[in-house]
Amino acid sequence: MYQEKYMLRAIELAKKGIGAVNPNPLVGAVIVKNGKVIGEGYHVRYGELHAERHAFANLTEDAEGADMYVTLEPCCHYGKQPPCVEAIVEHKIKHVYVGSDDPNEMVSGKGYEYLRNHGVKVTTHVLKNRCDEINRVFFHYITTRTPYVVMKYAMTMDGKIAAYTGESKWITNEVSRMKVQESRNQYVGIMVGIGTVLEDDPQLTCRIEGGRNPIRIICDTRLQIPETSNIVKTAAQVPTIVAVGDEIYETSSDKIEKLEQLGVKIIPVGMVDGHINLRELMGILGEMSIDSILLEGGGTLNYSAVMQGIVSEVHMYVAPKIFGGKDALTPVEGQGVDTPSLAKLFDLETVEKIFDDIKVVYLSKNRYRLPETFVDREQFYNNWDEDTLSQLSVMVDEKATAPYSTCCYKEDELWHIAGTNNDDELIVVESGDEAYIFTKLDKLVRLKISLRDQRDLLDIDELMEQLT
Ligand code: AOF
Ligand code: ZN
Repeated sequence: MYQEKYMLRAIELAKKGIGAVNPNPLVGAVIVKNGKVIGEGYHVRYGELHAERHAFANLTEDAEGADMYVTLEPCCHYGKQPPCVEAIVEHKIKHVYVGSDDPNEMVSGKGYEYLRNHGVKVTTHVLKNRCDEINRVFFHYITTRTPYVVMKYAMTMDGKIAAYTGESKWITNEVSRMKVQESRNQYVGIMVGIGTVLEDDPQLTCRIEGGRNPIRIICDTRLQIPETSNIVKTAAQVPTIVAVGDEIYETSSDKIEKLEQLGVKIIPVGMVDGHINLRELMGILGEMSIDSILLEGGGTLNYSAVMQGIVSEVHMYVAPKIFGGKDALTPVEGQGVDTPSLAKLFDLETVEKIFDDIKVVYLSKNRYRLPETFVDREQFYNNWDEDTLSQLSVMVDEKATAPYSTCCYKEDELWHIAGTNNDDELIVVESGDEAYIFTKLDKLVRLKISLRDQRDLLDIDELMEQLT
């Protein structure tokens, strides 16, 4: 029987690689024998040991017969590192518990297959949502080969990112601003428009101790960047890319040469509507192994980015202030849509209170999504025991605050874990128009209800009453 605490620990370990493993995934692994952790590891740095091998390297005793908890499907290919599945078999691990599937086509499904063919028991999708969450960048990048773009802005309650005079220091509190610094360490690139450079003359560096500077990407259609700007002055130390419209590129060889001597990399890009074609730029940056970008653009660049569909995630910080001013800048400008029905849509992900500020994370409705995965019906029937029940309980989306949360859902063929109550004593599993309720409380293990009833029975207490 597995215990979610070990997978939670593996997730915690994986996160230690934030900012250092790109464009590889964050991965953590925990090896457990007789209820004791005998090895822990994570992917520390790009090109170095994978989490599983790192955990083996840290073993305190022989791993024969042990369980391994790993946040991502173990790899089975030779890349910068040899296949982890081989190490798992060599160390005679008995049972591997995995969180996320690996969409990398060299690995996808084959990692599981190798392990099972070599007699290792594999349980997939343990705390899957939690494990998937930490690798949004990797899943997007490995599949689309373009950077995962996070648009960040900080605004007042009335939606201004500066006073009408242009002054913007400061809108949010220090802790919020520290979070932005953490993001600069986390994502590989930082992108702004030339307007921001001309207006604020920023550095765009990461000011966290021990942090890594993001690669600075300036969208500068007409090559207006001053050689005296802070960006250019520091280009020899901090990687800097200036994307220019291809027409201007052809006619500006002197300036380009000078900028290149100062350490700036100039990339010519096609244009759309008088601006840089951001989709094309994302393709180019993807080829340069830039898997993620923090977009701190002004309103014009943000508008283009949203309209061209390159934004996967938005970080909105709101400070408890009102600036007013019809000419004060807003986070997304441009012309805007003609009618509300043409709005770009997002899913609300999280809301966080940062003292008196709030940080809201939204995910674009058009973002890349992992293919949906389901509980295998056959496996479900075959493992109809205590073990399964506890599996079910941890598979449920733990962020549920309401009695029911929705995980992957598909009609007929496959089982879907529909929800749990907050204490995890009760689980609803559904398939097609049937649903089962399981309780861990006592002998009454399941009760079949119709899906319609289950939909109507949103009151958990009512359900409990029926069960007992
Ligand atoms: C990692 N760290 O802990 C695991 C990975 O070139 P390589 O050998 O480093 O292989 C990278 C691929 O290996 C990566 O895209 C992913 O599919 C798989 N698993 N990668 O960097 C890890 N477990
Ligand atoms: Zn590996």
